[in-house]
Amino acid sequence: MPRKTEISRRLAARAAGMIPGGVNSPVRAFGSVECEPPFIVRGQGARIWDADGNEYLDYVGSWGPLIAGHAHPVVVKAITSAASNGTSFGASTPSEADLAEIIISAFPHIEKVRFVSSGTEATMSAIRLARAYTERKYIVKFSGCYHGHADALLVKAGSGVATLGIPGSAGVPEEFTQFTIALPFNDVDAVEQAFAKFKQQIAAVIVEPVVGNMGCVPPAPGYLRALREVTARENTLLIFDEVMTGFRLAFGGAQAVYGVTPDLTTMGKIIGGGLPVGGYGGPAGIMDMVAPLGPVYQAGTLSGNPLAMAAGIAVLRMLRDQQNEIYPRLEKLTAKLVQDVVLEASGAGVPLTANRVGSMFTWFFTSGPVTDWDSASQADAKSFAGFFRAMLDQSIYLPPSQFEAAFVSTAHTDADTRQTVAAARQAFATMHA
Ligand code: KE4
Repeated sequence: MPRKTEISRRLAARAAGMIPGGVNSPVRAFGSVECEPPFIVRGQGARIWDADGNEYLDYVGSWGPLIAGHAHPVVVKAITSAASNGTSFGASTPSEADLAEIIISAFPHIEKVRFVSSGTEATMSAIRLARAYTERKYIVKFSGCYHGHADALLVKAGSGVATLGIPGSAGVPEEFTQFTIALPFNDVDAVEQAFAKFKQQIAAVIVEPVVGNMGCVPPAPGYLRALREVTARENTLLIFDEVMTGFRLAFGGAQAVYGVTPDLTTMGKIIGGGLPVGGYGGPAGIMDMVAPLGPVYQAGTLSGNPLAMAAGIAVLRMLRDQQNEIYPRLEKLTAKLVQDVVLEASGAGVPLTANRVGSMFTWFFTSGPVTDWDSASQADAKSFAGFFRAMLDQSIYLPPSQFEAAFVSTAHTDADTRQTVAAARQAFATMHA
């Protein structure tokens, strides 16, 4: 029975008259999957419901924050209890140090952390801090990695290796990206070439240690270690953007999984428990350059607000106290789900390759392997779109883009993943009909 969409369609038309594209973040417009976006009205555990009453098994989890599922009772209680004492004071509160303490316990290299309200603010501030600390201007990022929408980080790869990034968005003057070098991910030679060309001029290398934003792409064996060695040799700061991977892949994030320690870590998503929180942290010797202690200015009206702190504390305490059960279960459940769908695709003759680390994954519609943006961009986005729509019509809500990561939460069950595999079998059958 086809999904009812009339109310979402009406809501989308209303929103489009007042909000660009009817959305407050572009990917929510479902443009690349050629499908009208459902307007979501409720979430509970691993499921969400739209305005037409359709129920979906959710593998987006608000793009990563909801590792504990929707409306977790402990999180809801923490937020409502905090709200009953007021929502924001623009003054220090005990809860900020409570959240900082848990984060510092998870990331041993972090001695101090500053909270902001988004991952974009976290990476923008970390870049500014790295430039001040090193007194250098250039930064290196990698094609296919996304670190939020700060001007200096919205760049397209230059034509050749180690060429300067060109603006990846209208409204970003080339002067704002002239010090940004975009390199291919998983290519150590390209990094060495950049450092040879911009000797002693590179302030920082920022990287998603496991990329989520070209779809899930893990680091090649030894790659993160090589980035660590090159940046240490060159007195350049290594920034791990763990906005997505922090507390997702392990309680200590990707740096715990791969045993590589950056100079600065940026965070977001899970540390806010579903409310707006970002953060950046590192050794006091670097972090103490941030105002009011030092000359690096950064501020925010709602940074560290009590509601967001309460939500983050509730989720991180759960992850900390139950980590020996939570992460192995997420690993096992996600590994089986991802592999079973790959087997279904193979049985249906659909070219599919999967990348997965822990409970974040992507099914790429290409025979693969997918190791960087060049290989990810070979994926057949139209086939993905057809798969996405066929899964949505069977109540499975995947990220609406081939170049995004999907997430499993602690609320997902074996029955949920069996339902998902069965839906994939049906989807592949229709795609090859
Ligand atoms: P926000 O400003 O969206 O909170 O965080 C930016 C950011 C920074 N670093 C990494 C590794 C990220 O994944 C993100 C944001 N991720 C996207 C999902 N691909 C957010 C979804 C959206 O843009 O609506």
